[in-house]
Amino acid sequence: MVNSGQSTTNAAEVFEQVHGSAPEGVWAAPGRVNLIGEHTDYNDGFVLPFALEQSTYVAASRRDDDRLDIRSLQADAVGSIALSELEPDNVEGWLRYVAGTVWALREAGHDVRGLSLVVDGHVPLGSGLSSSHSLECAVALAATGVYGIDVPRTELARIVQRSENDFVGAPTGILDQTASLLCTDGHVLFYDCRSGEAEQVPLDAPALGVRLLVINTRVQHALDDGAYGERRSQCEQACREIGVPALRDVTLDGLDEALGKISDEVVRRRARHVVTEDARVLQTVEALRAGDLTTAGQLMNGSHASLRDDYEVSCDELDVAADSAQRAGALGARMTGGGFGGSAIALVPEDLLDAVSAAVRDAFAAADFKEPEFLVARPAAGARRES
Ligand code: GAF
Repeated sequence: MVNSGQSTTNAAEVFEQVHGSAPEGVWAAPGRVNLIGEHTDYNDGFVLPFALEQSTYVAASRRDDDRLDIRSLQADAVGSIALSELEPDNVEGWLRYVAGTVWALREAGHDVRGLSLVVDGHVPLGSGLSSSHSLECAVALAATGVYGIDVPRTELARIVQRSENDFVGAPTGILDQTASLLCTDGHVLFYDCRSGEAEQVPLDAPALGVRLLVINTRVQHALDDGAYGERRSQCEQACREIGVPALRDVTLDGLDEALGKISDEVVRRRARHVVTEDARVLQTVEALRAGDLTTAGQLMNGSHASLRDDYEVSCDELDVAADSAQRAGALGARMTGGGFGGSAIALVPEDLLDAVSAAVRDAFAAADFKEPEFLVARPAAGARRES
């Protein structure tokens, strides 16, 4: 079943039932798919994500007791935390994302106080589509919105990153929050993670006769388990040996010379992925501007191979998803997000959508994997006040 993923929320109604009055507002922040540009964000490089229609919604009002009252339509647990007790090791499970965001806002000097929050998450959990960042971004908008604090979106992204790194404990980069906060309807976001420069590149897939097919492998992976952090350390080692501030500073022309300075073969391959991936992002932007989806698709295939062979962050399910989609006629297919599970994204001619989905499903069945889930995505609006 290919799901187009429309969403509405009844977070406001539930809020009113629980708290006896309507919330001051409802805020929404979407999940994301990265079209290309993986593991480049923490190397000061380029990314090209778009926002999903699926969002996390947060209905919110201020409270005068300096506590957070956190509820979710998807979970039974109710969190009640005093602001004075907000500390990285004090909160567990999904509540960390909410508490961490409020903590990071306060650490950044913003006077966010008590809040009643009702969360309604529509981004599939653990699917590599950034459900946790969409929750954090929705909470960040709700908390600042309720208290009338105006924070530029790029700064909000840094605050959410701090929550993720220092409160939740996942050493992630800036891609996911930036996508959720800065993407706009009908566009992919060409983002320079060093300068913060952003360009909205139009991508109207139906008008171009293609569909963006998200394939959720249903293999879950956490980004705080060491493998992600190990990749970051390897990139830092590569920079030290090459003598550059970030892998962003190595050009394709200078790649061989730079790789020659790296002592370890694995670290060399990690660096090669990052440098070639940055180049693929720039080439993809050129291809999209020219309406050349064949080239964009080939670049996606190259990205997947590089993530599989050089960066080693793919897994069997992602490889089968990308490979079977490519063989069935997708213009391009690759893993998206951190890897080791989660989702793949395929650029599929519209008349082949059913054939590609069927080929992926059959390949998963033949390999004895869980049945994958499909979502036809379209670049949607970024985080916003909903009501
Ligand atoms: C995860 C991280 F959260 C991002 O910062 C990014 O590094 C991505 O993996 C890989 O491109 O989603």
